[in-house]
Amino acid sequence: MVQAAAVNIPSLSAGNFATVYNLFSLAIACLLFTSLYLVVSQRQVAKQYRNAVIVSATVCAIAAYHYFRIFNNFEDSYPPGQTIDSAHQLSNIEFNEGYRYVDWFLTVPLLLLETVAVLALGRAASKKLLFKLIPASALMIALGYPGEITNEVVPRLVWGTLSTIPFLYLLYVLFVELSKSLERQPEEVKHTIKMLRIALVGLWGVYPIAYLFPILGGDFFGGEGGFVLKQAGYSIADILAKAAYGLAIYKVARVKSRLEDPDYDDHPDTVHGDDGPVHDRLVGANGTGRVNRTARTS
Ligand SMILES: *C/C=C(C)/C=C/C=C(C)/C=C/C1=C(C)CCCC1(C)C
Repeated sequence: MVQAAAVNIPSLSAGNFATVYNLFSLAIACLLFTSLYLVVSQRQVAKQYRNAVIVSATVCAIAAYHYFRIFNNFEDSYPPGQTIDSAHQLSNIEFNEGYRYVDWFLTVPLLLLETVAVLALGRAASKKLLFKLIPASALMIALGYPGEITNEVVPRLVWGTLSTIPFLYLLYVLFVELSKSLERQPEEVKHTIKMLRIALVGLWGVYPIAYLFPILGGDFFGGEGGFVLKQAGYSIADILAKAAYGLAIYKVARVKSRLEDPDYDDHPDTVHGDDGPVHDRLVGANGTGRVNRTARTS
């Protein structure tokens, strides 16, 4: 008990230890390789969308780095050489949720930035929007942190509730603005932008729920279940809200580039190169793959 008092997490069964260990490892793999993929692919989108893709790659890289730290810290919290069939006892190294919050503090504003960038709303409108969104996101995370690291139920609920106020404001502004921007987006990306809108509300909504798992589990901070569910919720939500979301942003950027700039069109059905006639027969005649060139901006 003396040892356990030095740390803020429970001892874990071998199965629970492996679950958390594997999820952290999965998060590193997904975030790291999505980041690499986006860096390598950024030349596939037109200049005006490159920023959105590079910021997406940066988000994944920052998160991958923090998952390395979280993973190592988690390993150190349970000394090695423990038997497979008994509870993993704690070392006296503290498990630091600060890595996660520093990560969010950097990546959440960047996720907002990449979303606004891919919409291409124009400089003034983007600035105005980010001016509302970024302070709200910083406030949300700053208010959540004291609740995350407390060992007591009431402060956890109070800080959690305070953090939810800027969170709801943020979701409201995003939802309204994404909906408004839909009118101005090309037909081909409307569906994906609608999906982004649902993803933002659905995935970001996982975080406050995961935050509550240690309480809902009933056995607060003695509880393995609450800890494991919370880490699983945060990790899976991070993979989807950063890596999968980044790939969706890339897709929107790619489609818009193709529509606005023929240089980024893989299937130019109006250009007759070496493969012109064959290509026309394959994709041209029935209009599949046809590109709406009237959407060009310049
Ligand atoms: C990549 C990381 C992301 C998208 C993190 C998002 C985090 C949140 C939406 C956190 C929200 C919280 C509340 C709304 C209340 C409880 C405390 C938080 C910080 C977990």
